[in-house]
Amino acid sequence: MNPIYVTKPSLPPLEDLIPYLQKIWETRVLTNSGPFHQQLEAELCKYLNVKHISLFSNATLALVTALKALRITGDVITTPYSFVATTHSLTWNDIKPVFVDIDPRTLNIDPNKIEEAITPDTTAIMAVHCYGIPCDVDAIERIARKHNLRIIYDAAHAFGVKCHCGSLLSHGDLSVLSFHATKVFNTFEGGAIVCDDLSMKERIDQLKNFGFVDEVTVNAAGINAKMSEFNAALGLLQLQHIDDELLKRSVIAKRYIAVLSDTLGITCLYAGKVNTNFSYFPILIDEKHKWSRDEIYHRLRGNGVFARRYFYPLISDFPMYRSLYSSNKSNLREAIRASNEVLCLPIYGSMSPMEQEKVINLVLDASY
Ligand code: T4K
Repeated sequence: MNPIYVTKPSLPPLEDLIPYLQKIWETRVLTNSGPFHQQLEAELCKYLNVKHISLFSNATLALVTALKALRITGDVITTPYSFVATTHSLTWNDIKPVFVDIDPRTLNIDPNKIEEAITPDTTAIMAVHCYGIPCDVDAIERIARKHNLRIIYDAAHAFGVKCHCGSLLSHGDLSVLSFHATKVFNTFEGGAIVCDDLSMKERIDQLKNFGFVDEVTVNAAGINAKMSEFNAALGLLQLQHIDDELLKRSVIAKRYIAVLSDTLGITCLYAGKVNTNFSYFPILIDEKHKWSRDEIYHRLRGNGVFARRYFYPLISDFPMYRSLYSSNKSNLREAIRASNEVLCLPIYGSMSPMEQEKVINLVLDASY
């Protein structure tokens, strides 16, 4: 059997791409907010039920730009339990990350621990909707309002996730999406910033295009983070299939939950939660299970199943963050536990029942 990776990117039928390529070849508009770029922004606003979207070449540059757009400086409260790009975006803006522990039920930043980390230098909260599971947005908003802080959501995993008031992406000052190959909605590489306000969208559009306002005016030290017409065309095609991809993932997730969630020592993070996009399938394997997380991880690899330990190591354990006061292990007990127990099992729309049964059998009996 072929290797089973943690994800297999969804792709539109190749022949559907040809008319888009023909158009690009005819018009020679390759980038700089061309017609496909504009169309994708409009269609995503509609699909995601948000006011404004600015497309980016990837989510990391979108995070860096989001912080610039809000003029964030000083210290920002964030989670150590994420992909390293979350914290790197702060560092690229000369902002000091302040790590706060996570809620063991969601693995998102724990709002109950945010206030004790706030100092006069704190300017914002950067939270992550990890695996597409929503943060406690109401609690975070209450704290931010009380202390006059900005909120940036790293929503790299949260494409299309809804919440009590519509789109999860409408919360906070800005939300950032990733359209990387490994995400539920991909444009090969890509990302976006979601915002509520037209003047903010204009500022972001300028920042991602070197700071140009018009042909002769540059009003900020911007960067080049634009999405090309090729990536935008892919996005338009992917959008036609996204509902199908999400549905297939939910079926696969339900099967995992049905067979794994009653196993001693295994917790399925998604069990009982409906408002996620099943962008990953994280399980926690604790000491009650007969095999450790790493034993299962290695047995899976040995049998051609490439599950991933997202997120191990913790960001706070990487050399450039280790010496921060907030990286102290006693401050991050739940994040350390999750990082040592988590395993993301393969999930993707085109996963066959046979592939899934192989993964399940290996997890249930790692001596396989
Ligand atoms: N914030 C958060 C919370 C994030 O998770 C991420 C990215 C970001 C921000 C930044 O977003 P971007 O700047 O990337 O838009 C991957 C992705 O590179 C990264 O985008 C993602 N998070 C992270 C969680 O995972 P790796 O190093 O684990 O990827 P890789 O290359 O090992 O791929 C995983 C598996 O996927 C492979 O074993 C096979 C399969 N695969 C991968 C690629 C790239 C394919 O089948 N085809 C492909 O083209 O980081």
